[in-house]
Amino acid sequence: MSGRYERIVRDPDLALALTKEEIKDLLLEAGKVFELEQNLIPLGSGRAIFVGDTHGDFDATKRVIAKHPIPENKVVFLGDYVDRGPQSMANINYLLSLKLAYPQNLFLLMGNHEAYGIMPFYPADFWQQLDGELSQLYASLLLKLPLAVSTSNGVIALHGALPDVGSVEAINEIEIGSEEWRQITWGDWQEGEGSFLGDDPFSGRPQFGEDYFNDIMARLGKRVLIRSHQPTAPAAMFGRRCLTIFTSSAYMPLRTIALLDLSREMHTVDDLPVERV
Ligand SMILES: [Mn+2]
Repeated sequence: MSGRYERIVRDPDLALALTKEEIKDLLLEAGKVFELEQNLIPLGSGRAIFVGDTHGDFDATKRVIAKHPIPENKVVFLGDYVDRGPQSMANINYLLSLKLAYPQNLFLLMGNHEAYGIMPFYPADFWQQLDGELSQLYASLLLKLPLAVSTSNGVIALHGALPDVGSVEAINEIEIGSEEWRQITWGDWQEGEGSFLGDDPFSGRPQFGEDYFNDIMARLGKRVLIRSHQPTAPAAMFGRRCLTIFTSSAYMPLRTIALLDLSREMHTVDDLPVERV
């Protein structure tokens, strides 16, 4: 690893002052690491910290890592690192530097904001302020991110909603841009019965109900879902088996993360302490 990235890990504010050449090098090096990962990241033992959308809230990311250092903890970010908040560039570049320093202990899942390159949306302040070259480099890098984390104690974690697949392993076969990919990166949950509830007419996001949740969780053999993406969702849904956390003050002041003891069986979200940062 280049000394430059170790320095950012020690002093995250250096991420505020990278030159374009340094950013291009960072993206190149990070791409090599993401190419070694499959869509599905298995987590075994120890303690894992789950972090919701940080959305340009560089301060939130710094606080999480200062409070729960790596590699003593495995840290999983659930996507949406850019847009909305004031410091998208520093946030994503700090996270990429952490990934280079701790490839086995820090995981960056894909959210819909990482996929601007294939499914653009508006507003997208981070993407729109990049020059053409950097926009293309970030777009191709961030489309390499993995899609989900699976733990040995009954948890699956991803950005939005569950993909309509037959098994956990089938997540590795999901193609970027497919309907199953869109379910993960764009999907919302709604309280109440029902399976697929249609796309929301305003946001375009696919909406899913409790019957879909129960059906897919049974197929995947999982008890608890940890996800983010939907800041207005109730923290616990569906028999307290669906936990929504959100870790950016770009939407609301409360920033939450979840702490997971990987050696303990998970039954509901009540087995997962949620902490403010
Ligand atoms: Mn999102």
